Amino acid sequence: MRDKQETARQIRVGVIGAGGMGERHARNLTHEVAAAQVVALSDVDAARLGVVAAACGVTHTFTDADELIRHSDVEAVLIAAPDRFHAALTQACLAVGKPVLCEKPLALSAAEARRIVDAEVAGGRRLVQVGLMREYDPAHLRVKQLLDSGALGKVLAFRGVHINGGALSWRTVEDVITNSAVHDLHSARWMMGDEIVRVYASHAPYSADRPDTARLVLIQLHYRGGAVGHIECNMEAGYGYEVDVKLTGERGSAETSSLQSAVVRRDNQRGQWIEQDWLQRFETAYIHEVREWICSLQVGAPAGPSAWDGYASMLVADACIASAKSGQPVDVDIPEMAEMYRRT
Ligand code: ISE
Repeated sequence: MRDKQETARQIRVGVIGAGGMGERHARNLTHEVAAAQVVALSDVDAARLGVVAAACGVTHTFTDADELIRHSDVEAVLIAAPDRFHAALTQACLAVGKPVLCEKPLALSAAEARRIVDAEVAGGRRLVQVGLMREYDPAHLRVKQLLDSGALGKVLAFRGVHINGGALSWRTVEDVITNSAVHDLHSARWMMGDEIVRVYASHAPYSADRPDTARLVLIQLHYRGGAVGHIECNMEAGYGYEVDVKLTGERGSAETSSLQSAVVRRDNQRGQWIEQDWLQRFETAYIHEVREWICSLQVGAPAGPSAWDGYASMLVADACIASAKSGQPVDVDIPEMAEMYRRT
């Protein structure tokens, strides 16, 4: 159901990628955001492109993403292409001065993400938002608001649990950390309101003869203000999808309950449905993410997670990868944030 917001005019959006996330974003923009119109869609798979374009009433379809970015009918771009294309496509949007919501990760390394930050700062205005959608999850927001209200007292610890049901193929340490754990690393910064200064990462491979793979990653965190944290990122839990966060303070703790479903009791049993994947678990967050993105574009610059957040999460991710490979703790040095990224 499209939001009831009365809109001055619709923002014309081009979506790059008609896969799982691209389709979800295109459908949300079309059916849930009155102030947006998906006018362009690109994908290398012509069949998928046709299906999603028809479902969203898209005018222009492309197999070349750069053509979509340059098209005069496209005012704003949403990137849902494979991770390895995110940085170059975001730079292409900056080059033509178009606002862009890029799915996470912003880039595959901190150095590549920093080049995006430098280009955006050089342009003098915020154009980039990163798809770190847990900032729009009501359960995460409730926990963060409790911490920010002072109800928990001085914060002591962050705990993140990120459970995936299973991967189609074995995933490498780099892939798990840059593609999956990047959400948890951002939550660890955003929810705690503090920077991470040291990490220690270890992992369980899919098999002993494939130490480059990671079925499960454990990350210990140390914060600038003295708090600590840990993240468990399990790629192959085999039972469903769960994401939980717990913040512990001197006066108490607050945690999400990842299961949104009803508790069912019958036949001497009690149970709950566990979501299948992130599209189910974060259905509401994805709608709020694009709705607020479009609202922010109508009044000025994107207001959600910035290129700086994308860069800072990759600085921590790089350190986690180095720690997992070396078996040693690794320090993280997140520089002073550029003024344009300070959140009001
Ligand atoms: C996927 O790309 C996501 O962003 C999901 O939120 C995450 O849970 C999953 O592990 C990633 O592969």
